[in-house]
Amino acid sequence: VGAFVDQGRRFVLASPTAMPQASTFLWNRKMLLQLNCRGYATAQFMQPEPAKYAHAPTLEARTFMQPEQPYYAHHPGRFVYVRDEDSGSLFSAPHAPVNRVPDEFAFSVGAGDVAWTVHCHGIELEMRVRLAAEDVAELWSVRVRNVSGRRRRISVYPYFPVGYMSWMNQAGRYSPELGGIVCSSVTPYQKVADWFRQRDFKDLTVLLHERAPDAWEANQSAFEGEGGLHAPDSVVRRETLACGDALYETPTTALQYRLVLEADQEEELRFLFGPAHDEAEVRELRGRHLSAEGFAAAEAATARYLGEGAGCVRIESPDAWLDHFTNRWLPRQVYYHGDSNRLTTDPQTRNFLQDHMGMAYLRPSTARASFLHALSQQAADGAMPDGILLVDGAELKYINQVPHTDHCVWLPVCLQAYLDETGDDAILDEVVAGSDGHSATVAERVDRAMHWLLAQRDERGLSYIAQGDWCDPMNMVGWKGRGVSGWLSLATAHALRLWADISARRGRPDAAFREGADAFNEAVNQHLWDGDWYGRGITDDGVVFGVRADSEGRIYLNPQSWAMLSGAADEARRSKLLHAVDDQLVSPYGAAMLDPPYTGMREDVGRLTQKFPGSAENGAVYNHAAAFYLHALYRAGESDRAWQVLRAMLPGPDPQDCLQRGQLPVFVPNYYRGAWRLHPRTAGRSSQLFNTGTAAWLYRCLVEDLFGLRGEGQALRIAPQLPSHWNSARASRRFRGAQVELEVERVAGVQAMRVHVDGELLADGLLQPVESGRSYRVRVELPLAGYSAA
Ligand code: CEZ
Repeated sequence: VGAFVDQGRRFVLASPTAMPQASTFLWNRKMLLQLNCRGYATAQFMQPEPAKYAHAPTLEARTFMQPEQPYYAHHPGRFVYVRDEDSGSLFSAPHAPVNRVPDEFAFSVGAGDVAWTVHCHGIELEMRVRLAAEDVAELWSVRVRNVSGRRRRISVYPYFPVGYMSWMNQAGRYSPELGGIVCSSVTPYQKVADWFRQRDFKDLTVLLHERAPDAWEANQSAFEGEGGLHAPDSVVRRETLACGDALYETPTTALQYRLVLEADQEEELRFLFGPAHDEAEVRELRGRHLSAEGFAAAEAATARYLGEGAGCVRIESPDAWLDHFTNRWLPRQVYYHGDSNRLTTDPQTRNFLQDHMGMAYLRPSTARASFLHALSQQAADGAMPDGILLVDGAELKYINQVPHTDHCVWLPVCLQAYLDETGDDAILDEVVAGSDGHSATVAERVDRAMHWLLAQRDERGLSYIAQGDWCDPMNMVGWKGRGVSGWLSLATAHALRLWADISARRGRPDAAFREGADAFNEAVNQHLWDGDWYGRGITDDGVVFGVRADSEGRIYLNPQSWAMLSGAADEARRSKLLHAVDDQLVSPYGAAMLDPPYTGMREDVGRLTQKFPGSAENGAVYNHAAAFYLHALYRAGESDRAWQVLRAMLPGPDPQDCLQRGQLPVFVPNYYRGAWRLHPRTAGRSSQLFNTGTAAWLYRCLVEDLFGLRGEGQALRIAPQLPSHWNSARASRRFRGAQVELEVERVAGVQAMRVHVDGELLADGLLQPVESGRSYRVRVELPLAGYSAA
């Protein structure tokens, strides 16, 4: 169905119907464009809140990005109709709206551009889009080639719908001066104050052309007529578009080019699609971008931008898809999160911190600045807010208006990764002026956050959950103020231990944190160990859940993972819980977040239980949670179990697996459907949602654990954990200005891991000091698989 080409730089899908939802995304710091293989598109830009310039045909709700978004005939998209003027035959590219079966099809996904090549009726059409590097503008090229071997007369119609722009004012017209169709609107509002916020909005949507068209249509219903999008009247029944306008009617942008192509002749057309504030801005956009040189400049600038977010490791393993994904695509996704902050003005605090944990491996200065920024919004009592405000006037929205209790946990967890990667302990002494007017160092602020967590305990010593912890929709376990979270208690213990270690290294007091961690672990062992695994929490009414007595939601993944990390689980418990996870949660598509999924509302757990069984938090393979498990497995040395969980996050190369998931190996989605016993037909299906904390964690696990190159104090710890079926692997790793060339091999007769650096045996596996500018040749020998030292 699909394959990597050009050494993994692109992935090409060869069918528009095999994986109909398969998608990718492009972004710059101001905008995001999500594209699926059939031509449907969702674009957003920041002004400063996310806004659209191509809308659905009806009034849309404002929301955050959703998983498994449905596509439908009138969904926004970017399409080109092609009609043969002699035979009348019609097709459209990429595939929708005509959905004619093509003779050949390629959806070719690159890091900075996306292209489709479609062969139909002896015409080859290539559509390609890249974004302006700094502006909100899509730059489209359309190349048409006559491959039929005879002279052809065809009409080519770019059709980029703009949908229902506004109930106050919307219109569309062709402008010969501006060179394109200009759709105008007024973003609806009712409050006076909004006028002053909105008067600078980009309320125009334009489709600008380089070459003047033969005709156009700016009126959606005139374009469609009675034929609908499948066979629009204005395309099928008329020789030329009617050159109409839209006057408080749904506007659209459609152009017509009548081309006569000799055999093998081709033509290339260029367009710019995007929003603008006024005509002056439209002229500027055209001047800057709408030419072969403008497009080339945008591509070069985008390549430079993407280059700044290149990852810190290049791997060579027996698994080519994993290599391409690790070397190019996963760091790209991590970079997207960390550099655009998911295009929100108030990222959830835990997301913001974890996204910048990922940036530590790409561009540590950004991670550093972000940690300081987050801490500047800490409350006086040590609590972290639910979201971090990024621009003046931003507000906490959506889920950030619901009190969650876990945000402080992420400070030590993410800082530890940053410190390991950079050795930048000096950040701990950085003074952060708070929005509350107080100044304190980073270390003092994290102390306060830890004391806040220590204080938020009930009489059993477990953490209150309020209306949610890491799990957003677990909103009714503790809304009355008594319910507690087993996961949060364990995560707090882990965070306290990490912080105690960092504090000790810096000669700061650590005893309170260590004692606190032990107390949390003990309390969880006393109240939540269920014999074979840990329960998830205790409700307001004192009911333990996530335990064997439950017929739904019997076992949750998160408490098991974090009990391994926090040290709550001793060896006996660890072995039991691992088996429980193997038996109940692990599926061919990864480790599910809970099982069995809930099939109806449980009022003492909350709206999580109302989600469709096997979707999202209700028992999907929720990759963010699976990534915590992965991290815990590696830290426990469970390398084969870890491999299974890790590889299941990535589709293919088995075609059947690709088809079932519908996911391209160019980003890790936030979930794959679970419920594989209850709903096997849909199990494995991707959410297609690329916003996920998984990216940062997965990258961390690949670098630090699978390839075993992790910072520790001033040293680099070398301890690869290859799955037992790999006999060798290589990695090239940038670390604190040095270059580490790693080669790992299984060698007969070797009894325990042996590390050589530049030919010298390194007894403890710790390389130190690591000198910036130097290159190190590291050879690791591992015992043959199946070998046991005992
Ligand atoms: O969003 C994520 C959050 O961004 O859900 C995770 C949470 O840890 C992340 O911070 C687990 O709950 O409100 C909901 O029900 C949604 O499920 C969102 O919380 C969820 C969606 O995946 C975002 O599309």
